Amino acid sequence: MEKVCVVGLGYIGLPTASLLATKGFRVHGVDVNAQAVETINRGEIHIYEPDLDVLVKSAVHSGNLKASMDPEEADVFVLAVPTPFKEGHVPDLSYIEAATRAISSYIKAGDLVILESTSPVGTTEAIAQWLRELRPDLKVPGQVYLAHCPERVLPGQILRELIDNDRIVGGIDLASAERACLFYQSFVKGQILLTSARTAELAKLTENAFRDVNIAFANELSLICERLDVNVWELIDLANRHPRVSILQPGPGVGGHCIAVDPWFIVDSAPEEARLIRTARYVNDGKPFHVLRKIKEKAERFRRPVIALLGLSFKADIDDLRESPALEIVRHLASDEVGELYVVEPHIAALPASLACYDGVHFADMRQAIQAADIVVLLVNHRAFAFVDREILKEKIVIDTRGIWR
Ligand code: SAJ
Repeated sequence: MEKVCVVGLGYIGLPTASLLATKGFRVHGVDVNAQAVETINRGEIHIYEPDLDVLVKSAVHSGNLKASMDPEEADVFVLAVPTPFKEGHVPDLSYIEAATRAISSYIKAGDLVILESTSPVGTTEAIAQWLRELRPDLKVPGQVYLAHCPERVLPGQILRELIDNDRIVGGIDLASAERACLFYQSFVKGQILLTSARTAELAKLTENAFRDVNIAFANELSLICERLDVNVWELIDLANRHPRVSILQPGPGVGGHCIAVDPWFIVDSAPEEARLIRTARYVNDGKPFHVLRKIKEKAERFRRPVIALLGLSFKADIDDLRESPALEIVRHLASDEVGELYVVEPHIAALPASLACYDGVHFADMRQAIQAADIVVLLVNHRAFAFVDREILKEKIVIDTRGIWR
């Protein structure tokens, strides 16, 4: 069986590395976070994803998965590092460049390098160029295969989607696409779709921009409905009964490290053309501030209101706080000292540092928070929040940003 070196052991790299290990590959995982490396080598996890704990445990105990801070020689290198943006929504490729540098001295002729990180168009070509500079002894492409195979799994369902989803495999040349296709066929049940690296890069960005634009439509509708005194949830349910209408759900904004980020990569590379995609970003980024204004308006009725804030993660039933609109809303309420804040997040053990630094912010359980509250704000549609006693809510001012208590 081939040896695979997976660089970046986060939400994509760790599930991928563990899955490969349980399929019989020898996997060497690499991360710059020493604590994550130690945790994984104990067979434990440093991030939450349903069933990932069981998979990592069995991968490590089988002896097929080992983590380290340094790469090793392998047949396949998978880069699964972050691609955030910098000032001005400009893509930050520094993690990809660092990962390329890190693996460059371990690559030999015949190896396959796969970029899984979501990346602006041209990134795979940039990797080829960096490799040519770092390893003038190797022909890229020619002696080293290089492909972009964007990850497309949904947080919360990663383990199932890693196997079931179709995969786009974009080669820097045809031989690279075919080589990468063979690799994915060994553990993916979905179809493997071959294309160029540039098309694969834009396909991934397009998927997330499509979702962002559609959520922006729902969020804009929620503002229109507030102005016109119409219940947006009922409106969407009714409109969706049309056979060709399928509107998504409004919320407090769009979070996560993907949908709130990736559309900017398109805007950055085609700023004059990407007008709708840019506007959708502004609509979705504006939504947390709209919710914030609503909470403050209600809070003005009290001298120092107790506000229960249900949910911090960026979406339902996960622990991921990255780019979370809920977290952003709570942070503003805390820094503006709007009241006594009771924060409920069943998926984490304590308040994140960005909130713990404020007086008047308490980590609470749901019952305690709702009982104490003058205002109850539902920010995340976690399953646990669906079962709130509606009688208690009747005595409170309720702002339900997700429509679960509609
Ligand atoms: N959201 C809404 N209303 C909706 C749907 C979502 O407000 O109707 C919000 C969520 O609450 C969340 C944000 O949008 O804050 C994003 O959530 P999501 O579930 O739409 O997507 P992600 O970010 O968890 O995962 C996306 C997925 N992309 C698509 O569905 C096109 C996933 O398949 C990608 O692999 C992932 O981005 C990624 O890594 O790029």
